[in-house]
Amino acid sequence: MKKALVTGITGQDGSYLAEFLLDKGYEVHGIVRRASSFNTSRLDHLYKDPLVDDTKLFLHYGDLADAVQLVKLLYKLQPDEIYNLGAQSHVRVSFDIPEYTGDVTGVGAVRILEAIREAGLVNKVRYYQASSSEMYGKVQEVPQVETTPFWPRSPYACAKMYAHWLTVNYRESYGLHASSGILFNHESPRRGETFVTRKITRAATRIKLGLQKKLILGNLDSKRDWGYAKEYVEAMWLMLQQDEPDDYVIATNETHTVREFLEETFSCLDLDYNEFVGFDQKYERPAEVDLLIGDASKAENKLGWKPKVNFKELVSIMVDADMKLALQEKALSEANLS
Ligand code: NAP
Ligand code: G4F
Repeated sequence: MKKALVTGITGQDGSYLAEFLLDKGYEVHGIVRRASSFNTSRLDHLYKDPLVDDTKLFLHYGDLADAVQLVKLLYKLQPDEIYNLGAQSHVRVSFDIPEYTGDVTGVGAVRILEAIREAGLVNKVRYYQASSSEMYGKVQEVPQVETTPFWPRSPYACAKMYAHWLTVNYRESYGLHASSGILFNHESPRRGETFVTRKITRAATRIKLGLQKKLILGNLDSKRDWGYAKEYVEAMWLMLQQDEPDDYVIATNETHTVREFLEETFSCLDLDYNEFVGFDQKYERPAEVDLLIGDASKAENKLGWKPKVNFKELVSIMVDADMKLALQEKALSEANLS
């Protein structure tokens, strides 16, 4: 049985990846941060007491800022594959906390890479780094491919570039099987509620049921290449199954403005977004990434991976899931009133 260690397992991608690996028969270990409230809601359907059933998911306290704990975990677990998905992943927030973002999102990767060396796993383990299309920033080529030069536009993107190049460097310096997935935006019902797509689908469904009046957003003109997170995690796994490590763009090769995402969401609910959407400058970034569109031909040719869910289907999946949540919320508030 293969053993995988996942950082960021409590996040959107981590939870889908854990499901995917468990389905493949892996023993899955995840690193979770200690928090004052529960932060495993995306995993609760998977996580059961290992003493009373045969679940192969194990959670360990740790932090990407804590090198000693990472080394200890790697010694103890001796994983076959490590997926580094942990990050302060919010671009807007990275302008408020640039140093912290650099420490966790950037230096966090080198802490794991050094832990791999320290635990003597260089010739045993395969490493996946969650790189980002944000690294293309002020894009130098359309569409963006693996060879497109980077031009990061946020502390987050700078931190991701550091982690990305360290991954390349450990591959070249030590022969580590280390691959980077340069993933374009991917969304789902498990997307954090402060990212724009989920903020929109959550608000629109609540507005439809009379639970919310307004949705306040920032820049509606930026364009993103939005895919479905559940199918992007398979690409991560495929990268680690190759004989040679490499870097791959994972994208849909289609781009849409935030405004188009709004229109599509509200029209699914027979609403006109113009009646409900307001603007607040606080949601704008000091430097914006105007256009992202990726060409994932290399992934298709070498990994046999290509996206299946299109833009409209993605919106529909998210609206349906958030409508269920809004209905539950409404039923609860009506029960409390009666
Ligand atoms: P997410 O939902 O924000 O999840 C981030 C994960 O990182 C959470 O599990 C979080 O734990 C964990 N984390 C945060 N700080 C940490 C720390 N100091 N130590 C250990 N873990 C920490 O992000 P996602 O959308 O799943 O994305 C997964 C990865 O892919 C991230 O690295 C992200 O930057 C990158 N990425 C995402 C996209 C996208 O469109 N989703 C595109 C390209 C790249 P808590 O639950 O405790 O907060
Ligand atoms: O949903 P977003 O915050 O995602 P962003 O900045 O593209 O970053 C996401 O994708 C990256 C991959 O390219 C990941 F690496 C990163 O971790 C993250 O998952 O914003 C998308 C667009 C931006 O142009 C933003 O300015 O939506 C615009 N926007 C407009 N109003 C807003 C809002 N974004 C947010 N979060 N909140 C708003 O109210």
